[in-house]
Parts: sequence; structure tokens; C-alpha cells
Amino acid sequence: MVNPTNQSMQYIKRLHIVLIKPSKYDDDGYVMRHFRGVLPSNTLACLYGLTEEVKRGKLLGDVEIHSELLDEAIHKIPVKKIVRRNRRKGTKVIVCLAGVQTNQYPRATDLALQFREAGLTVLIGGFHVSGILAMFPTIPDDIQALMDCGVTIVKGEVEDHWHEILSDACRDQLKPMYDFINDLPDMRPPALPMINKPYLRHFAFPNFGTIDCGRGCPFNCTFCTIINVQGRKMRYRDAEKIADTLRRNHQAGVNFYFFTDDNFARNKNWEAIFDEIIRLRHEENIAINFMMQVDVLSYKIKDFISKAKAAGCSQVFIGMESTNPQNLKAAGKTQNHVEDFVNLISAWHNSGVATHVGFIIGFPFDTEESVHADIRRLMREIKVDQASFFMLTPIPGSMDHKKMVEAGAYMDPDYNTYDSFHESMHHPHLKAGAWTRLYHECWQSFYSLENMKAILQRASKDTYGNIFRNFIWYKNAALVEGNHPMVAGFFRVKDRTVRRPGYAVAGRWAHLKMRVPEILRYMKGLTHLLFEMQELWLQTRIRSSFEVKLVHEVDQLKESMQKTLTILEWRRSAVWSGVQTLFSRINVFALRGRQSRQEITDFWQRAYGFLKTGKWHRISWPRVATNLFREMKIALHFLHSILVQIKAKNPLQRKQTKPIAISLGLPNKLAELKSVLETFFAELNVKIIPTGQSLEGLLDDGQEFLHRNKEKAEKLVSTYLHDLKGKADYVLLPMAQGLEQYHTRFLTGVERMAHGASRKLKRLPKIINVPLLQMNGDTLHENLLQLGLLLSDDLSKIQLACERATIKNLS
Ligand code: B12
Ligand code: SF4
Repeated sequence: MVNPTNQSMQYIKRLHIVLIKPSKYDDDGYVMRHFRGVLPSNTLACLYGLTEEVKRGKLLGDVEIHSELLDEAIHKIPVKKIVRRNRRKGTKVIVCLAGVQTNQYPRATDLALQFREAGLTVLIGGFHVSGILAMFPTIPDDIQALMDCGVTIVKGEVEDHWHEILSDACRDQLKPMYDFINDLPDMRPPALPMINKPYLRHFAFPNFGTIDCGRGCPFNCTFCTIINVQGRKMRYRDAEKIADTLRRNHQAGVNFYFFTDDNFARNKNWEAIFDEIIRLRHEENIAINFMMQVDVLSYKIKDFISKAKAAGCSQVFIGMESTNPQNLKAAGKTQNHVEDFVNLISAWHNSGVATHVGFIIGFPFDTEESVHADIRRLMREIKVDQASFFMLTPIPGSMDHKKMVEAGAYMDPDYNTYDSFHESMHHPHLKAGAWTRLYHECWQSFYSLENMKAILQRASKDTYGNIFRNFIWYKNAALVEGNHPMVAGFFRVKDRTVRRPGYAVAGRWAHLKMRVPEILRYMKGLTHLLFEMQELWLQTRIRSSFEVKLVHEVDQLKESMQKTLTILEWRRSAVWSGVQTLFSRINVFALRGRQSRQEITDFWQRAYGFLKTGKWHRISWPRVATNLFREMKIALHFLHSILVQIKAKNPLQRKQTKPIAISLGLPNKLAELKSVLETFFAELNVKIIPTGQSLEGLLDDGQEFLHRNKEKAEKLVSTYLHDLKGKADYVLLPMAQGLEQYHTRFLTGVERMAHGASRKLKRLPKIINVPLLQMNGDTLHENLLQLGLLLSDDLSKIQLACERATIKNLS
């Protein structure tokens, strides 16, 4: 082994910190790597943030600091290039193997040894070394062997010590081990995780960032390592600092987050954090969305769900683990009460937040039958939107692992299998192999077409896109690629030359012969998945707002038959709807209510059968052409819906709120409605733009003015709308008191002028002509309801908005 280059600090001009998050080996000894990843590493973001802080504070004097983030799940580690860089005069490279989990430890060890052989400074940290060293008084042989080779082990969190470690590294005075496990940092002062744009570009959604807003968990689950590494005392970050980071990241296009706290519901600062995020949304128009991990009791915390939703939470991951109370008791998960599960899921669901549960297979009381029954319960009774399945694993750092070591129980000596989708120990009721099969069956049943359909049919407009997107990710990972979604990405890459020691490196030709059929199989799987997802989408897709509104308008029409004032309007809207329906009929590109692609699939199967048996003359070629056209249509609509869902998450590309302009030139009586409307719009997440007094003249003189000064009126309307161009999607023109008899004609006049103006100006705000006449009672409620239908497709939101607006302001 070569000694580290003996440069003393004064000769070091440049320090290159290479932060590497190692991957793991697959069952054939290839490194698990994907063309595009799904989740960026928060450990890398944390260490990058801390490094930039050292740099900014010049804590290493004049040494130039460069950092590089490499995530082996998506990057090939350029070992030779890194080594070459270390040879440059005045440059020192330190390799930090970061956030190493147990299943990544074998790969991390191999990388560490390669870099050490080349004489580089190497450090290794993360949950494996921290966990195992926290639980046992002696250093395990494999870690000792690494230390003997000159690798520095970092046990615990480094927020308060990063600059010391770097300075020791620069002086070649690194200790064999740094132990901070009993010195848990206060999370308020240190720098926050920082995004690195070039790194994020390697992910399917580059607008995705991570932040740990807190660490620790007060509970005591026996399979968990968190409590033994990050402690049971909750620590949290400062709400304002989080808001600053979100603001900065938003400018860089990052607006979707995974808050990686193991249990956000126990973060003592949750309310301040949510309040800050809500403030950002409303006061600075910085709207972010996020997912987070919470516990089963989260739904009982006052205001937690409503504030989470208001802050932009779109999905929660809940450690449900099992629906068998005996299992939960055995795992020390005593806070999970099975009788809470239904209430928990419906509480989040009713708020429009998708629920994703973690479910562990292989607890002591699990049998094949009981697990199948549990999954059925999960799907039919508890009705979760998504589930991730894991095989129980004795992870070093957990109480389970410690007890098994002490009892001398069997555990797989290869840590590479400790990834929660391999059997790494024996099970009392599940035989080797049967356990893995059962685990795969859980994925298959939960992600069956029927269950996905049931889930999407009960999803709201808020959650549909998110759940649908996750289904694609999960099905692709678990059932097409055969991996756990949490280690998967898009399109597996296998580097021929980088293989686990003990596995032969295949020649180019042999590698190609292996890879080509593999890729073809993958493509076939992907095509099946695409058709299945199209079918799912056709059967469950959220109808266009036009379709939804039409149904509601017809219902409302029946109710408003007695109301002379609105009847004309409803009639007009029904005629307009008719025109739109007619248009969709003659539009050959419209999907026109297609509910399934089954008929097309059957046709292709029959045609393929004829082709295979040489009866090609029996194929109807005109139908081939029609079906090809239909395929293209479905594919385009499907693609469009996916793109819309992706775009909808990015406020840089699409506004999150629907601004609405309200003419403030209202007669006094209607001005009193302002506060009612404000509450109403706030619930609907619609922003109001005050529009000045420009239409006052029109409204004061009403109908007469339109006739007498047509030209002037037209000009007024046109300027008014032109001012709003690009600022508002709608203009609300509440009617003046006393002008009831002119209402419809007046609005028709204004609308006609707006149409005239819109021909010249293109894409002007739409005028809403729901009359807001009465200040009290049911009429206001009804009118608000009508207005809500025009502005939102979410019925539950509309109802809530109506209730709040009327009850709060009129009582
Ligand atoms: C988020 C997360 C994920 C994300 C992915 C990561 C991401 N997007 O950031 C997802 C959901 C994909 C995931 C998946 C899995 N995860 Co996970 N995950 C976490 C979680 C909740 C947070 C990670 C994090 O950001 N921590 C904050 C960082 C800053 O902490 P840290 O990594 O420990 O780093 C600090 C120190 O350790 C130190 N440090 C770390 N490395 C280095 C290196 C050097 C040189 C130095 C000086 C310091 C240093 O400095 C950091 C700052 O103080 C942790 C639990 C936890 N609380 O950490 C589990 C955890 C890491 N995951 C775990 C596991 C087991 C998995 C899975 C195998 C399956 C599963 N059961 O969930 C998969 C494997 C996927 C994979 N290959 O990564 C275990 C790992 C235990 C172990 N010993 O192996 C943990 C601890 C949770 C647990 N169940 O006990 N995970
Ligand atoms: S609730 Fe989750 S984070 Fe907390 S101890 Fe249990 S498994 Fe660990």
C-alpha cells in the first residue's frame, strides 16, 4: 500500500473534495447504475452545503476548495481521472465515500481500496459504519481492515466538525477514526443541504431537491437504525433558513422536495416550517410541493394535515409496516395501532394528499396466507394510494441485528444483500425462496391493473397526476426491471469493466451477447407497461374541465329554473356547451370518451395471429390504418397528459394559482362582498388582482351607457381587458345593485365587446358572469357555488370554500 502523498498544508493550493455516494452490486456483480435517477442523495447535498460553508468562510485559509458530487447510482466513477488530478502540483484530492448504507458497504470498500492503492486520502461515513460502531464496543474486523489500509472512518454527524476534518486532511493528520456519535449537532446553526444543478440534471425530474428539516425519532422500533445513530431526541432546522433555501432553489428551478426527515410529524418545528412555506406561497408567489415521511399518529396532531396541505404537501410516506398487531408488537412499533389505519388514510386522503405506506414482509408472525390477507386489507379496507414492500433485514445499527449477533443467529455474511429486497436471514415460517416469491407477489397484487384503477378512481384532481407518475416509476422498477423502486432509476446501465471482485470481466463480444437480449427484453417489458398505463389512464383519466362542468351545469340548470335572472345565462351556457360537444365530434383528434384500448389490442392480436399463420389476406387493412391512427391519437393524448402533470409541478413553466381580476369599480353594496370573496378565493387557491376603477363609468350607467356611447364603451372595455392581458385568467364582473333587469343584456354586451377586443388582442381573460347579487342567505351560497364550478374542478374544495366564505363572513 502506498502512503498518502506527504504534502504539508502550506504547499496545498487546491483541495479537491470528491463526494461519492457509492451504489451496490447487483446479483451478477455489476454496479447498479441507471441512465437517469429518480431521487437525488440528500447526504451529498448536506456535505456539499457544509463544504461550501467552509469555502465561503475561508476556514481553510487561502486553499482553493473545489467539490465534485458523484452518485454512483447515475455516474460512472472516473477513478483514473480522480487519481490523475491528485498528481497535479499543489493539488490534494480527498475522496469521501458518503452516506454509505450497509448494502453499499461492499462497493464502498472496493472503491476505498482502489483509491488508497493510488495513494489518495479516503474517508468513509454514513449509516453502516456509524450504526455498527454505535451498537458494539469493539471495531468489527472489516472496518479495522479498512483502517489498517489508511481509510479514515467517520462515525456520526459532521455538521460541527467538517472544517476540522478537512484541515486535518490538508495537513495529512487525519485520525483513523472520528467519533461524533455522542455529540449530535444542533441543526439550527449549520448550513443547509445545497442543490448542485449539474448533479440534478442526471435525474428524471431535475426540479426535485431534498432537505432534512430535522433528525431523530422518539420511537423505538427494533428494526430501525435511526434512533441508534441520530438519536431519539428530535433536532430541527430553523424555519427561516429553510425558507431562504427554498427561495434560492426556486430561482434555480427546484420546486419539488423530498423532506427526508424520518418522521416529520415529530419535528418540533413543523408548524413554523409549514407557516414559512405557506407564507412563501402566498406572499412571494413561491409555490413548492413536497413529500415527507410521517407516522401513523400524525393525523391526530391538530392542524398538522391542513397546514401540510396548505404548504404544498402532495404525498406522505407512512411507516405502517404491518397490519398484524402481533408483528407490530414484536417490532416494538407500539405506536402503530391497526384500528387507526383507516382513519389515518382517509384523513390525508380527504385533504388531497396521497398516501404511500411502507410495508415489511417477514415479521415473525407472517405466513404466506397472512401476508396475502394483509395486502388485501391494505387494498380494500385501508385503501392506501401506494405501497412499498420491504423484506425484513437485520440492519447493523438496529436492535434486531444486535440481538441476532448476540444470539449467534444466522445472517448472510454478504452485506450487499442487506438492501431489503433479498433474504438476509432465516424466517420461522417462510422458507428460503418462498419469502422472496411472496415479496414479489405483494408487488404484483398491489400494482395490478384492478387495484391501480380503484386507486385512481378515488384520487382527487390534486393527487391523480402524482399517483399516476409514481405508478409508472414503481411498475417500471419493481416489475419490468425487477428492482426495488428505491434503488431504481430509468434504463439500467451495466459497465462491462467494473465488476465485483470474484466475478470475471467478460469480453466485449460476450458482454454484447448478454446485453442485447437483456435490453430487448426490457424494451418489451416497457412496451407492455406503456400499453397497460394507457389502458389505466383511459379508464380513469380525469375528464377535461369542460366535461366535468357540463355535467354540473346541467344539474345546476335544473335547480336554477325558478331564477329568472340566471336562467338565460344557463341556457346560453348550455348552448355553448352544445357547440363545444359538436366541435369535439367533428374533431378527429379528440378522444371522444374512449374508455379502453382493449378493442384495439384485440385487433392487433388477431392480426398478428393471421400474419403468423400466413393468412394475411384475412387482415382488414383499412382497419389496420384506422387502428394505427387511433394508436397515434391515444399515444399523443397520453403523452400530453404526462407532460401536463410534469409541467404542473414547475411554477417556472406554469402558474400555480389562477389569478382572477375583480373590477373594484363596484357600487358600494357589492364592495361589501369583498371580504366574502377573498375568503372564498383563498380556499380555491385563486389570486385576486385589484383592477382599478376603469369600468366604473360603464357600471354606473349600465345598459343605457352601452347604447348611447357604444364606441366609447367598447374602447373602455378593450383597454380594461388589455391591461389585464397575461395577468389574469378571468375577469369577474359582479352586477350592480338595481341593474338586475339589465344584467344579462349588459353582460352580453360586455362579452361581445370583449370578443371583439380579443380578436385583436388574442388570449384575453375570460369574463365570468355569475351574478353575485344577494348579501345573505342561500342565494349567495348558490352563486358562489356556480362561481366555484367555473374556477375549479375540485368539488370538495368548492364546497369548503363556500362554507368558509358564507359562514365566516355572514354570521
Ligand atoms: C432519504 C432516505 C432514503 C432515500 C434516498 C436517499 C436520498 N434521496 O437522500 C430513499 C427513499 C431512496 C432511500 C432508500 C433506501 N434506504 Co434510505 N434513508 C433515507 C433517510 C431517511 C435519510 C437519508 C439522509 O438524507 N440523511 C441525512 C444525512 C445527512 O445523513 P447521513 O447520510 O447519515 O450523513 C451524515 C453523517 O453520516 C455524515 N456522513 C455521511 N457520509 C459521510 C462521509 C464522510 C466522508 C464524512 C466525513 C461524513 C459523512 O455526514 C452527514 C452529515 O452529518 C435515511 C435515514 C436517515 N435519517 O438518515 C434512510 C436510510 C439511510 N436508508 C436506509 C435503507 C436501508 C434504505 C434502503 C436500502 C431500503 C429501505 N429500507 O429504505 C433503500 C436503498 C436505496 C439506496 N441505494 O440508496 C437505512 C440505511 C441503514 C443501513 N445501515 O443500511 C436508513 C438509515 C434508514 C433505516 N431504515 O434505518 N433512503
Ligand atoms: S418510527 Fe420510523 S424512524 Fe422512528 S424508530 Fe420507528 S422505524 Fe425508526
